[in-house]
This record gives sequence, C-alpha cells and structure tokens, in this order.
Amino acid sequence: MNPSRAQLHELYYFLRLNRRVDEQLVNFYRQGKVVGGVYSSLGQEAISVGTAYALEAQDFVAPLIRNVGVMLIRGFRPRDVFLQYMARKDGPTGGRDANTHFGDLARGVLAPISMLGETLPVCCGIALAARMRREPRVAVAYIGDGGTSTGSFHEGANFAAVQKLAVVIVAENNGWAYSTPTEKQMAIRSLTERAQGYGIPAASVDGNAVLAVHAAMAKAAAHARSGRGPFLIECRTMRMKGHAEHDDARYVPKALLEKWRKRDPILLFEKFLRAKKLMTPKEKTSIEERLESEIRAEAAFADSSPLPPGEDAARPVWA
Ligand SMILES: Cc1ncc(C[n+]2csc(CCOP(=O)(O)OP(=O)(O)O)c2C)c(N)n1
Ligand SMILES: [Mg+2]
Repeated sequence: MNPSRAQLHELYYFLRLNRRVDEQLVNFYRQGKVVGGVYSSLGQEAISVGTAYALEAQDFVAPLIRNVGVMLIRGFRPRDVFLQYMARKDGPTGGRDANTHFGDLARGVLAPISMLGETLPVCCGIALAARMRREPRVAVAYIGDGGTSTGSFHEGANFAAVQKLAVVIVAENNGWAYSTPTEKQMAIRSLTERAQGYGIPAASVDGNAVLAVHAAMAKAAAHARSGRGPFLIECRTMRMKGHAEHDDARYVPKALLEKWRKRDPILLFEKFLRAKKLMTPKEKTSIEERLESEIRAEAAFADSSPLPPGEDAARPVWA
C-alpha cells in the first residue's frame, strides 16, 4: 500500500502531533502539574505513527509509554493523555493511574502497563481468540530493547511461533534501557537475531524513516493476517532524552545524540516531502496552524479539569 498524498499529510500531522503532545507534557511537568514522570517519545515518533497507521480497525495494539503516537492514531485525543498524566477527574482513569496507563478495548487498545514483556503473552491470547472466532485480527506488541530480555518476552515469542499466531512484535531498539546501553544488555547485534531463535521471520528497518516503518508493518501485518504466523520488526532508533524527564541522561555520549539529531524523523520526512514536491509550504503552514490551535484547546481543557475527590479513590477499583 503506497500512501496517497492526503495520507502522507496525515502521517506528517500525526508525527507533529505526537511531538507537540510530548512538548506540552514537559510544560505541564515543569509547572508541577504532572503526577509522576514524563516519558518522552522524542525521536521515536515515526515508529508509533508508521506502524499504527498501517493497521486495520479490527486489529489490536499493546503500546508502551513511548507509544503515545499509537494511541493518538487509534482515536485518543491529546486531552486524554494530558488529563491522565495530571491525574485529573475527567481523565480516562479518573486520576487512578498515571502517564499512558489507559486503554480501550473497543478501540483495540490494550492499556500500557509497567511490567515489560507481559503484553506479548496477552497479544498471543488475543490472536488465539481471533483465530478460534475466525476473525482476521492482528495483535501488535510494542517492546523496547531492554524489554526483549525478559522471561515473558521469551514465553510470548515462543508461544506465538509454535502456534503460528497473528502477532506482530515491534521491537524499538533505541540503544538504551534506563542507563544500560544495548551492548551491555544483549550479546547480539540486532533484535532480529532474537526472532531467528524462535523461528520467527523478521526485518530490521530505519526507525526514523516513517515510510520505511509503515511499509514494514504493512508487510508484517499481511503476513500475520494470512495465517503464516508472527513477525518481528526491529526499528533502529535512538532515545533522545533520558529515561524520563527527571533523568538528564548524562551517561549518553553527546556525539551520539548529535549524530541522531541530524536524523530526526520529522526533519527526514519533511525533507522527503519537499524533495518529491508532495507538500507545499502553504499546506505545511496549514497543518501547523491546525496543530497549534488543537494543542492549545486540548491543554486548556485538561488543565481546567479538577483533581478527583478523595472519596472517589477506591470506588470503581473493587468489584
Ligand atoms: C519486567 C520489568 N523489569 C524492569 C522494569 C523497570 N524498567 C522500566 S523501564 C525500563 C527500561 C526499559 O528499556 P527498554 O525496554 O529498552 O525501553 P525504553 O525505555 O528504551 O523505551 C526498566 C528496566 C520493568 N518495568 N519491568
Ligand atoms: Mg530501549
């Protein structure tokens, strides 16, 4: 599937929206309004946007904290993200959980959780149920380089392979897991080597090139949907900030960040669109204006929502 001109503009819009949501979250964080940390997807937006955009409505996604872009594409609004991060009354969990820990099964979005690797076995369950019900559904598990070292990742990947489940694993290799660089995390060069060990076909793509990511996901989803089993996509990228906003990432070599800053996914895509004459300066300005007024309104809405009343805390938690 080659995206049309309108779809390319939509991809561009979502990349920028993902970035603007992040920036606004940092503003709220600095104003002391965020409960907990802010986990940025700076520099990794093309992975969330490119993969989610290639899916169909009936597919399921299991995003993680750096996949705000996935949630935006699945129909959540910036206000949902802001409200949740600020633990406000009108947020998706009414202030009961923080950051991106919310989902909606009707939208095919499994709520992100902290336990790394655990959503892969859940995706296996979704794919297994889909096969039993003869529904052409693909379940997509997002995971970081560090998360692929867990026991649940191993169990999930192995089960998906043996059962030939319609699962796609999006493995974001951003070079770091907290302060641990990938080479101290695993003795392999690429996360595709993990896939080989399970008998899962895999591809490694430039995670900062949104169209490359999109094409890889389209292929992987078609593979899974046709009953040929799981697929793993390694997206090579770089975590451009610390683990979260409180971490200044002083352990990351400055030269490495400089190298990747030149490969910013939004800049790369703008360059492509300009070179191929696929977006005029006027079209770009109109997208930017739309983004600014949207973010302003969404942020104002979220900021005017109150904190939940204390007596609400345990109410819908227990059956
Ligand atoms: C099973 C498990 N072990 C440890 C942690 C603590 N922890 C949270 S994030 C993180 C690093 C994750 O690195 P990676 O998977 O590469 O994702 P990234 O932060 O780079 O997106 C760790 C160790 C956890 N949440 N779950
Ligand atoms: Mg990582």
